[in-house]
Amino acid sequence: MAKMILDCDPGHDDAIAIMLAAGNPSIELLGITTVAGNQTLDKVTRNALSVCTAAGIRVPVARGAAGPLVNHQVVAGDIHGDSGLDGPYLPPASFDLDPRHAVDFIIDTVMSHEPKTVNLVPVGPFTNIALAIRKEPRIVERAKSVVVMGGGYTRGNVTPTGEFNVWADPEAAEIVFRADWDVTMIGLDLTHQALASVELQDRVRAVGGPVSEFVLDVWEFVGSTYRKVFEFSAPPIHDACAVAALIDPSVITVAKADVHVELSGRWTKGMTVTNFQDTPGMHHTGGVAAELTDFRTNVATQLDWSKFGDQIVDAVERLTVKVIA
Ligand code: PIR
Ligand code: CA
Repeated sequence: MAKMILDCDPGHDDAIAIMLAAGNPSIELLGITTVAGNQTLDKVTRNALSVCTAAGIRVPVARGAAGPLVNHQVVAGDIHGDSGLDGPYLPPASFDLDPRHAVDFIIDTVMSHEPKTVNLVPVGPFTNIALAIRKEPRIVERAKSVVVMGGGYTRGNVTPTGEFNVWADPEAAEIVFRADWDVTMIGLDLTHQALASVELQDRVRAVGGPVSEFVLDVWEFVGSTYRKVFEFSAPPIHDACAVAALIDPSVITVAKADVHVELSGRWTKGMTVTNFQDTPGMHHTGGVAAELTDFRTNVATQLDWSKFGDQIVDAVERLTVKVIA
């Protein structure tokens, strides 16, 4: 069992990430922490509780940072709607928030479990994780791994080079990428391979019941905004990819790289500048520049779509059995 804390800003794909983490038997979901991102902190926190309530998930949920370290907060209402999770019916919360701030929840949880057992999965702006490092630097050595959804080495989605989670709080992202721990970057290059295709939707529809209906309503709404804004045929399930990679590392192919976040570029602020280490076909400047040669980050390049799809369907099935019982 892989112990995990999911740090998120639900969010349509965050909702699927929550369900995958709670519905997969090899994950022990220790808690969910929230961060302002796709919408304001109040909205995404409410959404996290609603998703848990709708899917019969009962884990601690802790509220975190209300905005980025330096930037002004910018939300993604064009994609996720005014609530941050428009589309599905959002039931009122059936349980209370954890009384702790997310930063304290993360620190307490990482420090109270055995060394190298707790995995962090940030899938919103990395503000909470950066603050946790600053408040208790020992979490860096103590955590087992960090699997982030964020960044990209060939594209952005807010600017040509800026992916939302990194772009929204680039200073926090740089803190997380520079810390001396095992980081995997699941960026847009990977998550744009993880589309909620008609085929996947049909498989989820075949499960039937309230969880399946919730997931289909999530994809219907975000599918329509992705068609409008990006002309995508189906919406990417970004955040679930990070959970999927923790469940089964063979779901993704990774390459070692040095990743730095651009903090001052006029057009490139929030870019994840990625220098690959000797990977055929990938950008590599080793030996020329002494900088950008700390190849410590695992950067995801290829998704095994069929394994990923199977994980999603399996989690919907398991949650359905529990919620109906
Ligand atoms: C997705 C997101 C934000 C903006 C857009 N345009 C699309 C959210 C997702 O929840 C995911 O975590 C990440 N940020 C993808 O950029
Ligand atoms: Ca997210």
